[in-house]
Amino acid sequence: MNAGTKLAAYGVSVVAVFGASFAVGTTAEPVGLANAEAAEHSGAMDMGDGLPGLASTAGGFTFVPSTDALVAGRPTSYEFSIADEDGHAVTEFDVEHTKRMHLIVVRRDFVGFVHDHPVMAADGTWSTTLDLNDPGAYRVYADFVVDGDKHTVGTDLFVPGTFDPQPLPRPATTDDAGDGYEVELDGELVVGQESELEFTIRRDGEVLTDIPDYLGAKGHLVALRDGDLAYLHVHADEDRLAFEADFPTAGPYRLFLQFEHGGQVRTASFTANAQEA
Ligand SMILES: [Cu+2]
Repeated sequence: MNAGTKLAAYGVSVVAVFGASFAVGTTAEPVGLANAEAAEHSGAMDMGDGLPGLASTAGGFTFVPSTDALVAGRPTSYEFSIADEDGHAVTEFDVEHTKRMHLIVVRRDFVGFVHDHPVMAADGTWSTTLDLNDPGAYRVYADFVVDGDKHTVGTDLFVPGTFDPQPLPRPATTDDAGDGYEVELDGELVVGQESELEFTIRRDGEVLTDIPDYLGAKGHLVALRDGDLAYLHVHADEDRLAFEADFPTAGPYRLFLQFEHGGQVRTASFTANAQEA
């Protein structure tokens, strides 16, 4: 049998099998429906939709970056789109935290955290300028809402050069955010329940009470799991610098708190361990 005949025979058998299952489906419809329902309940239909940010495709959306490498220390245009299940670039996004797209970029050892808001062209191409100073392997997250549902898909981004990996900083409840700002974290990270995390900002030792809204809340928190950089969805308290997060497993997480003060966005970062209840 030559290749052509083989392909033709394969085609015929596929049609035959497909035809047979179609016939079964039409004559025994309840069985098919029951199976589909069972699959849905067992979570089989959600395959690949584990923790946010680990997959480049999740919930029917795919992160399509224009490049997977950037040059260190040079502001460079970074473009991407979010493709739907048919491969078409999505152009309709809901506003969340005052923006339609939140782009988070961080090196896999948690160095060089970036939180950016790209601009979308009419064809669904998002673009921004990234200036990554340190070579290494980065994780990029696109965090967005479509039809009321929140999605986070991730992809890798490489910056060639000599990579000097940094150890995970020790757990701490205070961080120096620069310019005399110090941020204190209060709250326990408890596995499997909504953990409340509250932050206090001091400048030169004085507690600041005049923190303006940044992205529709007093602050913005990104929580990433150590080891795989799973991205946690965090809910901000509208009136206080407090958040609720659900930590899926015990162990260390890296938290990035952003707030605005003195006309500038500032970032404090913490390592914190989640404990079993
Ligand atoms: Cu954002």
